Amino acid sequence: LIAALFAAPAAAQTPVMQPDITGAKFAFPAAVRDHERREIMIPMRDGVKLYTVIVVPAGAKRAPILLTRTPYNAGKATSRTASGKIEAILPVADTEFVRDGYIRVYQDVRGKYKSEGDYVVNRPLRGPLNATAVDHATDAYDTIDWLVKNVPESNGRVGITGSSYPGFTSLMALIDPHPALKAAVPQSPMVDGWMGDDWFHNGAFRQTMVDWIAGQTATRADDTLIPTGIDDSYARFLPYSAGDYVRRYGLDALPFMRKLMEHPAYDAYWQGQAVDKLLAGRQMTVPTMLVTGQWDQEDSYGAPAVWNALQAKAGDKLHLVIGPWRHSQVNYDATNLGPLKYPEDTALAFRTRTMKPFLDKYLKDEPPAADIPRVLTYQTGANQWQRSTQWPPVDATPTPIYLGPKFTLTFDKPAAGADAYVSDPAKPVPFVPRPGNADDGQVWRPWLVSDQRNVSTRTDVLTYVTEPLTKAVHIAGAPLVELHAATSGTDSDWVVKLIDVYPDENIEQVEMSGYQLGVGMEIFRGRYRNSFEKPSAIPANKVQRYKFALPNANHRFLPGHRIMVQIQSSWFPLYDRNPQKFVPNIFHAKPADYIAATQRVSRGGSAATAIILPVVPD
Ligand code: PG9
Repeated sequence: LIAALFAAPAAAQTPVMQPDITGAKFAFPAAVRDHERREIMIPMRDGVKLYTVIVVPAGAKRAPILLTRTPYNAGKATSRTASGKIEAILPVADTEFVRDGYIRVYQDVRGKYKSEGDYVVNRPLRGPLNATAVDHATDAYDTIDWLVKNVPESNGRVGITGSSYPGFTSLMALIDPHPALKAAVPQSPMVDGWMGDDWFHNGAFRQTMVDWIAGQTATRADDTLIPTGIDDSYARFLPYSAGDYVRRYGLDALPFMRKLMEHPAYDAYWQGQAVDKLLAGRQMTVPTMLVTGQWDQEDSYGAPAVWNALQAKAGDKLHLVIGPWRHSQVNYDATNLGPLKYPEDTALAFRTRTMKPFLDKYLKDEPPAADIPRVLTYQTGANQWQRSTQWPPVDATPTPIYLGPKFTLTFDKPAAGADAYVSDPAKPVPFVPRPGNADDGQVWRPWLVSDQRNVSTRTDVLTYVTEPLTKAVHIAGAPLVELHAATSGTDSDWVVKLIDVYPDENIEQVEMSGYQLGVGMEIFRGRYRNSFEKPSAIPANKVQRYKFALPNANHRFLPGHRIMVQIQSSWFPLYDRNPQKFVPNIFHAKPADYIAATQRVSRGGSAATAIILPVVPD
């Protein structure tokens, strides 16, 4: 009897040869997690299902939903670490939200990662450029509709956010929005890929983005590297024109690459998908906080462009934030950017003191009182946040600073003169010191604050500088370039950089002594001086007028610092080289079209080159 009592029950044995992956859904016991992570295929109106991860804090009730629609892997975004803690599986920037009970949702856009359907890089709105019944506006609508009906822990109020491409999808959700969409925070949104965001700036092609296109569009995942074998981007691109680089690696088989090569000018393809133009024609019903960084190296154009298009009619529904950040740094640590140090983590400060109170206000059942600034910018140089009701501030006065004789820079208009240099496409000006790989985050992310001394003494860079300032000069807004220049060629690029030169002996931060910090830098492709749509050859050796804006900045040039302007005709390999001989489509330029040209920049008199600074009283 005793032996029978202690014998193991025979039926409980696992057969030795049972398959070890059974196909049955495995789940960890609920007790090891403080949240529930639901993976759902949400059906869109055309039957395509989009992979969506819904992360619900344990015990959530009447909770707001914060949605992000991304081409960068929703599954990965919601499994950062192998933890049972909600804030450890989600991106760091979500911490403050989920700690306060928000439901966080990430979705793969159609055609990427685990979502069904086709991926179109900048999927245009339904209409002339999109003959289907779906776009990011309808996908956002259908997703929100599903979420409010199927997530019982929610209070039926949804916010949308995300940076860059997800900033673009956040903006697209504002077109004929779902009534449950109550607030949006598009961060560094891609808005106009030709004017100043990812693909071109004023018509100059951002050829390092070719690597992004290969990664993003060769497969549904982001797993394709171009087998160049060369780490230094300058050396990698130098042997080829942009078009030949594309063809060398067979990348013209990628449809988006072909679209870029077929639409080098600002034609109906680009005009019809510019999100600021799409939004300008509609009512603005959803409170929206546009966010960007002063040193956003990818999408500095988008947020201010939407602000300019909508701010008058949107009234206090629209907010603008410009932080002292690189692209998307709003979602990471921002106690510094390169050598620039801030007194606090400026991204965390923004997210806790401004972004979350803004979303709380529109998404919570009983929001706490909040005082949300209409415009919030960070005054770099002085390192302090500034609130205002307008951008640029109402008291910003357009104040020209002129190129002067002997490479001076002066607030008084000088007598007429000119300076010349030879721009040789065989030896283009590097955008970062060599060797450097533009795909390496350490190089790419902080490059807009890299020390411009690395090129200021080149013979193909003109450098003009003021005396040390006796009092601070504070600018707020987008400085405007008024360039008068001639080229011996028939096409040309013009790069203009507004720079803060630190004192030769910078006691506060010795390693920044003499540092040349770009405050606003931009390129303009000369063939578009009269029309963005219809390029035209530049008459050789005839002075032409070029007008374009530098990125928005709120910057204080401190006493003892100097203001500098640099002018050059290449910025390589970030921008493809201009052959300097007019050809109909630069993607198809032949090696013989690339010619050296003598560039003459006018100063003073009736053709005075200047930067119009938006100076605000101190
Ligand atoms: N700037 C990137 C991008 C946005 C939109 C289109 C293509 C690229 C990004 O960081 O998402």
